Amino acid sequence: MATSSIAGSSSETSYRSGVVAIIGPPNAGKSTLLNRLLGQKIAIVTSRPQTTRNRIPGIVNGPDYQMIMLDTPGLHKPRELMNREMVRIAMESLAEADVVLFLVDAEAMNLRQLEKRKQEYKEYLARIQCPVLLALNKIDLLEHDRLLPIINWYRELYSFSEIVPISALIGDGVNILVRQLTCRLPEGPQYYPDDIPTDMSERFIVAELVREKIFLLTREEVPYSTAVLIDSFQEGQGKKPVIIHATILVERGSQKGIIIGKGGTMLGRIRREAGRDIEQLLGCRVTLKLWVKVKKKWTTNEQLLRELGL
Ligand SMILES: Nc1nc2c(ncn2[C@@H]2O[C@H](COP(=O)(O)OP(=O)(O)OP(=O)(O)O)[C@@H](O)[C@H]2O)c(=O)[nH]1
Ligand SMILES: [Mg+2]
Repeated sequence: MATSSIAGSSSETSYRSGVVAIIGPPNAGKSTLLNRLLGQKIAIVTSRPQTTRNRIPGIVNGPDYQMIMLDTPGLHKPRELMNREMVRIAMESLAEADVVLFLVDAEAMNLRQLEKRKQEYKEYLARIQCPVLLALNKIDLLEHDRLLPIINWYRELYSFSEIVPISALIGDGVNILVRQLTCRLPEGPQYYPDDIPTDMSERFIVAELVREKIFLLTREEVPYSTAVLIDSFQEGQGKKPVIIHATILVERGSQKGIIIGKGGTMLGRIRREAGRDIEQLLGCRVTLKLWVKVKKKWTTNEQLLRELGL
């Protein structure tokens, strides 16, 4: 009797693990959700679309699960080579996924605007082979009576396994979402130790944190014409700071002027604000040295895009 009840409970609480790919339109809150689930910032977040350019895995652990969550670039109609590569990266993450989380901003569009995106969304969703959950994000911004019509619209769009309203920013609904995702993962082993939030390198995240400050502090096309390359990363001995040299690439001389700013004020701000985040990430003092270089049309340079992981 006792044995059978133990056996019964052990099968209910079996360990589940696998890959959850988060895909969805730009600016929906995919990276915000990943950071919230990790309890730390590994993916950069800005209020502008097309912030994320790479596939960024975050390893989310619970007592009986390990989710390898893939943050991906926002799905959009790409024009340039770099943007095409971004959408390709997002769509390729689907092949790895056990479960897909389609994450949208529930507040951004009314039903008429949603109708215009219907075909585009259908095409993305038609390419998915595994269960798809829908997260309706930013419900903290949504008036209560708007939620139900939106849920109904998405129900018509696709047969989602589950629809979960959430606020990735505040945390509402996030625990429910995690339960709904993890119960659909296959039984499997713990692939990574508990204390590894991502397998992206520190160099990558450092470059991203510099790029985030450029997104936050500059305007119009400047952030989209910018990439950050880490030239060197020198571990500090004892109490000495880690010394990081990085180059900010821009496409035009005028953009270089904007990034440097009057008397170097803008570059100084980028360095200070990124430096603070990098110290938090690495847990030690950091000396960050930044250079700005013009590289014409780098966004269409295949070799450089590969260097940037695109
Ligand atoms: N109010 C509110 N804002 C949110 C929420 N989730 C994300 N945001 C904001 O939405 C903006 C975009 O968030 P990101 O996490 O960068 O969105 P993303 O989907 O990763 O965007 P891309 O990388 O460009 O595809 C940021 O300003 C976030 O602070 C939410 O639940 N509520
Ligand atoms: Mg993002």
